Amino acid sequence: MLTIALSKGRILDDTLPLFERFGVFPMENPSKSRRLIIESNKPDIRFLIIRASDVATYVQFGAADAGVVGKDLLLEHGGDGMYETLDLNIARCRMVVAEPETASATSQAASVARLRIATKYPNITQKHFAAKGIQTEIIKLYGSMELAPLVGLADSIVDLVDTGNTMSANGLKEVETIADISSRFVVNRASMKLKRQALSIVIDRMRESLKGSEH
Ligand code: PRT
Ligand code: MG
Repeated sequence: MLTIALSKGRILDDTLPLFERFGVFPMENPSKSRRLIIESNKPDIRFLIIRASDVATYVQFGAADAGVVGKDLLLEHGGDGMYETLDLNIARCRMVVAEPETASATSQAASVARLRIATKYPNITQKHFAAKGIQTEIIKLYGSMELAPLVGLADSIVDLVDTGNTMSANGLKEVETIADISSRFVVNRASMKLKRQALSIVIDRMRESLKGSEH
């Protein structure tokens, strides 16, 4: 049995078609069902439906053999205990540093004792600014980071941007790109040994599905 962790929302919407292309689909609609374990039409594959930010943890500890996770959450987690096998090229966006249009907080970091940065990604943020020798105070938030600079909670934010609409609607501008983000197919290290054959088939078929979705 292969247990594959997925999260609701954009990752689910973009991942299910990849599985469907090689004949694997969930027996219930995961976006509607309240079940957290959903069988597939194949007796040897099932899906776990969990929070996006928990996928890497389930895979790390082998509670799921594999999963689909955004590179943002994978970098933040650190990726211990798993292999990143495929770039699925879905749920693409960028991780950026942003600040109020009226400010130049980041560019003039030297003038601020400590730059206050609100983010859902404290590890990535800490590493990024440490590498540049900039002292930061990181304020961990769980969502709507765009609000923080508007009400004086932070000087700037580290967040994801796709169209840029959310940033501009809130008077923020991008200052710097930290990374290009897309979703990855990750596999637990022990599962890769113990269930090598079954996992190789899924990885190969996913790779084929990806070729089919290129245009
Ligand atoms: O909600 P929960 O805590 O369970 O998890 P989540 O919010 O991380 O899940 P979800 O489904 O929102 O995001 C899952 C993954 O999608 C992320 O981990 C990213 O890898 C990827 N992804 C791709 C994005 C975006 N694009 C994106 N635009 N995740 C979030 N956003 C948000 C962004 O944070 C910002 O608030 O959308 C807003 C910006 O969008 P634009 O188009 O206005 O720029
Ligand atoms: Mg969300």
